[in-house]
Amino acid sequence: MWNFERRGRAVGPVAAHVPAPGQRLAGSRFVTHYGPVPQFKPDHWDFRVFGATATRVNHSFTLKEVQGLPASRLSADLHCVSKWTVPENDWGGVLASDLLDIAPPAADVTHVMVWAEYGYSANLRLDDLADGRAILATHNHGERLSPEHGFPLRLVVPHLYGYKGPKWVRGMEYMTADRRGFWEERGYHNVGEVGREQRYSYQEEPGEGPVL
Ligand SMILES: Nc1nc2c(c(=O)[nH]1)N[C@H]1C(S)=C(S)[C@@H](COP(=O)(O)O)O[C@H]1N2
Ligand SMILES: [Mo]
Repeated sequence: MWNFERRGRAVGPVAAHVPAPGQRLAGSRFVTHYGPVPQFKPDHWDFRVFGATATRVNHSFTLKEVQGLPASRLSADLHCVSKWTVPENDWGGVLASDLLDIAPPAADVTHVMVWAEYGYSANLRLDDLADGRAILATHNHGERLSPEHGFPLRLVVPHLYGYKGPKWVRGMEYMTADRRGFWEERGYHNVGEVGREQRYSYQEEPGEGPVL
């Protein structure tokens, strides 16, 4: 359950924690990821938007430029597919939909691969990044993200399991066909909707993911 504030204006109701199917509550210290926490290198850091962009030209943002984009907030539970839920996060950052407006995809784009440090990736339907459903977060509960939670930038998509939200995110690739990301290639559901308990790839219906 979640609400959001777009560019400083409340757009949704203030949500309380609502249990999701098959999940149990974890403490706020819950941290999970594959591999080590990457070191932030300010001189080399950029955020790239590439692939099938509307102009066929790639976009690149420095951290300062990302921080200068319209700020929004999104409150939401974080659901890990391993059945732990961290309730009521308060994410601050740039709505994915605002970034899609600033660096638009071509008309035939259907999916987006979100890339992070060390080659971690997650594929999403373009619609999953639509208005108010996803945020590129720089803050949680008003504080800068900590290194283990994804500093300086992470994606949060509350209606999808946590593996769909890369920490230490570095780019978005616009795609005209679907392709599996890191966990989607390793047995996790290609769509990953929390409300439908889409946890594992063996649950996929025809059309929900590229052939394995
Ligand atoms: N780069 C990267 N991002 C990642 C992961 C990862 O392994 N690497 N794990 C994901 C998973 S499975 C979850 S549940 C959340 C956990 O976020 P947290 O550690 O901030 O609680 O991060 C997601 N983002
Ligand atoms: Mo997870």
